[in-house]
Amino acid sequence: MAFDQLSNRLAQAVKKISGQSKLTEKNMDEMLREVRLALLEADVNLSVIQQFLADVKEKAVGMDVYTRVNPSQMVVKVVHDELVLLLGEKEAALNLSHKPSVIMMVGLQGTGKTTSAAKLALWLSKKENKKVLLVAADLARPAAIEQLKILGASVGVEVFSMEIGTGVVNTVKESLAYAINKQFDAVIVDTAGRLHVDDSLMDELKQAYTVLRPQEVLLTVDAMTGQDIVTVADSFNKALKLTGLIVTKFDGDARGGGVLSVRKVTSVPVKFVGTGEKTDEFELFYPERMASRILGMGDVLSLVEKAEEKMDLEASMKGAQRLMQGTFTLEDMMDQLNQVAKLGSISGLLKMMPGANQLASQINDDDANRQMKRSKAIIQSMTFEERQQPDLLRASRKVRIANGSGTSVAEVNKLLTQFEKTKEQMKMMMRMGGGNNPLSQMAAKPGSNTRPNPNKKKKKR
Ligand SMILES: Nc1nc2c(ncn2[C@@H]2O[C@H](COP(=O)(O)OP(=O)(O)OP(=O)(O)O)[C@@H](O)[C@H]2O)c(=O)[nH]1
Ligand SMILES: [Mg+2]
Repeated sequence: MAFDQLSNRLAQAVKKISGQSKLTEKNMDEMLREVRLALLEADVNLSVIQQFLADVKEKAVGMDVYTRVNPSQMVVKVVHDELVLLLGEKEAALNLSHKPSVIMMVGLQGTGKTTSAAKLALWLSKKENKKVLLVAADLARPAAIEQLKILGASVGVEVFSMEIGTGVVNTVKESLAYAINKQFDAVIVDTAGRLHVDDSLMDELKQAYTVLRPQEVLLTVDAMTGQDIVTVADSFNKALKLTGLIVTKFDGDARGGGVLSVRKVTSVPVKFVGTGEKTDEFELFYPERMASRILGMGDVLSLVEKAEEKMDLEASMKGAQRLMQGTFTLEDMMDQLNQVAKLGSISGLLKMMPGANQLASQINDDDANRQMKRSKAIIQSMTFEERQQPDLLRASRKVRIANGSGTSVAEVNKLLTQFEKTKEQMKMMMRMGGGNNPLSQMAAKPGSNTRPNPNKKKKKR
């Protein structure tokens, strides 16, 4: 993920100081120096860094942190809050108040305009319940229209296209008339890219802009391009008033400096991030969550949201409840394996959990998946009674199960040990976490809505 390296460095700096009982000017300066180095290494714009550190220091002094109960943690909070400000304070919503709301995608070649257009179409139709039209206005090459048609079909969204010879201006004009006539809620226009910002591209885009009068002009930038993001955003913003950025390829190991600088330098907010090639690998950009993730505080909110979306909450709550009551069975374990499989890669999940970043890097997802499949096969080969009462499993039954699942008796034994261990660990976590543990909350309040309101949320530190 983008920011991984920066995150590791910052988390280190912040951890060192938050572990100290006394805050002195000396260790504060030390931390700020490390933060500065981390930001420099991440390729953050120099003036942005200077301003950032000055703000942190000023706030810390203004809050009179030295006299506070937890001075070091206060400083960490200041750094966190300043990071949030740098990233944009609040998530920037799309303007969808028009009918149709017109969204124009622009960007350099290969930065992910077409893919993001389809991702956004899926997002708007699924999450916002909008009737969306995709428009193929990249007429630079025939393959571009074809690519959008294929993507549109895959997300179940209609694609409007015309002959290449029609020209960009006429195509967008016709598409708008069509969208109004057919009562679409949103129109997403895919446009052509170039290797570099040049006049002919800008002219073409400006002409389309004049016809479309879009509510949103979203620039796609590749996270890997670093500082260039700022330069590119700046020139696009001068020609067409940009309303937001989509940072693509966030799943790569970009250093993140461009993403951190662009808001401050250009005032254009990041609205979405692309986290993979698939059309559902696309997230709203939450500055607060990103700041927490960068500081290694984990991203519990995103995790909860992702889990809510994909997991059957009721099933997992039942599992958690049964755990607490000590009636967790292999059947429940199977349910949980299925839930985890729905959430995607294990390492991706772990990365979002506070403190588990390190662990995530040690996990091989292919191995984990294979292991999960084998575990499921083993449980599937058991009878209902056996799943409820693993004690029934004597040697002969184990042989039958091993044969049935294409595994070995040793693996069956391993799974049983793992089952007992999970049961123990979960019980311990419940006891340790008390009321603040999300798991115990889940178990305690079946049926309650666990979705936190990101605007109201306060970090407890
Ligand atoms: N890993 C990853 N790949 C992405 C992401 N977004 C786009 N891509 C890939 O990047 C490549 C280029 O994406 P396109 O959507 O065709 O880019 P474009 O800006 O439309 O390109 P042109 O139309 O040629 O200017 C494709 O292979 C996409 O699959 C992302 O968030 N993560
Ligand atoms: Mg394209």
